[in-house]
Order: sequence, then C-alpha cells, then structure tokens
Amino acid sequence: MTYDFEKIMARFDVSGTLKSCERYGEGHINETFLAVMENGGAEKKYILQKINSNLFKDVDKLMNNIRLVTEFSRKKIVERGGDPDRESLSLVYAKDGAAYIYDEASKGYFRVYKFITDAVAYQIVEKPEDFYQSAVAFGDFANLLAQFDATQLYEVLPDFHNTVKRFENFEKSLKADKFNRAKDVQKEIEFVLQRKDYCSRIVDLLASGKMPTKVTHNDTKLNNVMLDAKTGKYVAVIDLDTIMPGSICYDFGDSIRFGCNTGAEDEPDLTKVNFDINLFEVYAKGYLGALGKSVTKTEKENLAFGAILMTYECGMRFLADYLDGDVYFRTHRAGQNVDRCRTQFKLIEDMEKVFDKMNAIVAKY
Ligand code: ADP
Ligand code: GN1
Ligand code: MG
Repeated sequence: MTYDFEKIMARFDVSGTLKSCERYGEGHINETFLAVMENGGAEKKYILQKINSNLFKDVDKLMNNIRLVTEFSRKKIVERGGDPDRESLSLVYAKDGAAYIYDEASKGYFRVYKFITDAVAYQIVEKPEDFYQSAVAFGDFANLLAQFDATQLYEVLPDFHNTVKRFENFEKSLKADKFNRAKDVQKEIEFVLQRKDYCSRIVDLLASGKMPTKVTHNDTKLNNVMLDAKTGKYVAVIDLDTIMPGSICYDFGDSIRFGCNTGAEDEPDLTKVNFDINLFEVYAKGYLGALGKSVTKTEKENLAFGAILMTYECGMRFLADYLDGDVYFRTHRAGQNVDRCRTQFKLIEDMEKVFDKMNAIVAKY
C-alpha cells in the first residue's frame, strides 16, 4: 500500500513542506513512519502512524483515550518542572482539531506525534542499566497516572490480558486448524495445554477485588520506552494504544518476558534464549523502587508469577496466530510466529526452575 504522505501531513497542524517520509521502528501493530517537514531551511521530525484499524475497531474512542492520557500526563510533567514535549507522547492535532484523520484514498486512519528527539527505543537489552531505566520509567508512569480516573477510559481491546479468554481462543484456533498446521507444532500445543491452570489465577484475584485494578500500559516492552541517547536515562513511555484498566502484575510481567530474554523474541536458535535472573533483579529493583508504597501485598506476591503468565499468554498468542495463518502479528518470514512461541516457552521452562528465587528477589525490594 502506498500513501499520499504529503496530503496526509498537510491535514495536521504542522508547517512547511514534507521532505521525506519513511518507515520507522519495529512495532508489530501499527505502521510507523518518520516524517520530516522542512520550513525555511529548518527541519522538524514527526512520527506519523497509520492506526491498525483491523485491530482497533473504534479509532475514535482509542484516540480519545490517548488524548485524555497524554493531556493528563503533560500537565503533570509541567507541574514537576519537566519538558512535556520530550517526557510524554504528545499528539499533533489535525487542523480541524481532531486527534486523527481519516484518509479516504487509502481508507486509513492516521495520527501524528511530536518526535521525541535525541532518544532511542532499544529492541533488546544490551546493558542492564537500560533495562533498569525502563523499569523506573514504567514505575514512574504508573505513579504519574495514579490520580487519573480510569473510568474515563474505553476498554480498547476487551480482555486483552484475560488469560482465561486467551486460552479459550487458543482452543478455538486449534480446533479450527484452518491451515492444517497443528501437526507441525504438536510439542508446542502440548506445552500450552499442560499449563492451563496458570490462566485463572490473576483474573480471579482481580474479579474478587483481592487485587486492585489500576490504569496499566499493557505493552511494557523495552522498545516502548525512549531512553536519552546521551545520558541513557529514561525520557518517556510511548505506545499508549493499550492503556486500560488492569493489574500491575501484567505490566511487570510483560517487561520481564521481553527484557530478561538473552535472545531476540523470534530467535530460531533456542540455545541463545535463556532467562536472565540478574536482569530480573535489576528490573524488580527499579520498578518497585519507583512504585514506592502504592504496591499491595497481593500484588507483590504475584509479580514473579505475572512474568510467567505474560510469557505464557504471549507464547500462546503467537502459536494461535500461526494456526490462524499469521494474521495478527506482522511477520517477515515463514515460521516466524512459531519461532516466537518457542522462545516464550523456553523462557517459561527457565522461570519455572527458578521461581522460588524470583519470589525471594521481589520480596527483597
Ligand atoms: P507499535 O504499536 O506498532 O509497536 P509504536 O507506537 O511502539 O508502534 O512505535 C514504533 C516505534 O516507533 C517505537 O518503538 C519507537 O522506536 C518509534 N516511535 C514511536 N513514537 C515515537 C516518538 N514520539 N518519538 C520518537 N520515536 C517514536
Ligand atoms: C505487540 O506493537 P507491539 O510490538 O509493541 C502486541 C503485544 C505483544 C507484542 C509481542 C496490541 O506489541 O501485546 O506482547 O506485540 N500488541 C498488541 O512482541 O497486541
Ligand atoms: Mg511498540
């Protein structure tokens, strides 16, 4: 699909002419572009995103969530003397005041963010300090939104981390086996089925009120945090599509799932994929330190479990997507979703072996 970027950018509140617009970043969900505007010799960068409207059915409500959250966090950042253009994701509104536009020609929804300058989003943990910074970032983000009224938020992807429903969906994909692929992934399917018991633990705690429901980010991977290119300190949390009510165990768990993997999420060579418990400790220290006293006993008791659960959920989703014909996660090669699910299952095996140690680490901070 090609887009008329010039026409699209002209509908937003930006000045000058479009100099270039190229694909950017490595997200799986939206189509992200770096748009450079030129005005009297000066260049200004923007992030242009085509919103995945197959997934996000109600773009208007999604964008309203993002508008509410970013306006709230910008205000808070100003109050504490920070730079809102850098420390928060900031929307550039359309000329008609809307938070996004609909492009008739491509039948696509587009939004523009200010480009967070001199900052990097890492795809993989190269230095423990980077991971620590992301932990502080997500902990701080939770604090920043602690007073935000979660009832204003529309549940963009209902049951996003409802692992009971995720399991049921997995079973549906397996039963349908549309592409006759189940035969190639028998071991992986067994792995999922054997761990069904994991699914209800946090869902039940939230439903019974034993664990508090909070505003959560729900996609707390390292590459959704921008770190300062020079100092390495965290700058901003990005990718706010999945902000919804949830459990902090989900946010913590998803960070661990992604960051404590010594290999890439889609690494085909599993000897490179190990759970790094030292990185687990680094993250636990940063996250719990930033959260301070707001964390409850039940939450703390389930943080380490949250890491296993989120890894299980993600692996199960990759496997289900493979069975469905690779329709959800963007793939660049055949079998990529199988590789992705295998890395998740390897990590789970590792975590199950050191689960007591993981709990002891959480208890320490
Ligand atoms: P997806 O939902 O597809 O993961 P993201 O919103 O996470 O999309 O964006 C993909 C990548 O684009 C990020 O990992 C980051 O590298 C870059 N990016 C996104 N927003 C900004 C921004 N405001 N400033 C600079 N880089 C950004
Ligand atoms: C997707 O868009 P991205 O790459 O940040 C997915 C997450 C998965 C992740 C796995 C809305 O996130 O839930 O954990 O891929 N986001 C959505 O890498 O489904
Ligand atoms: Mg992202």
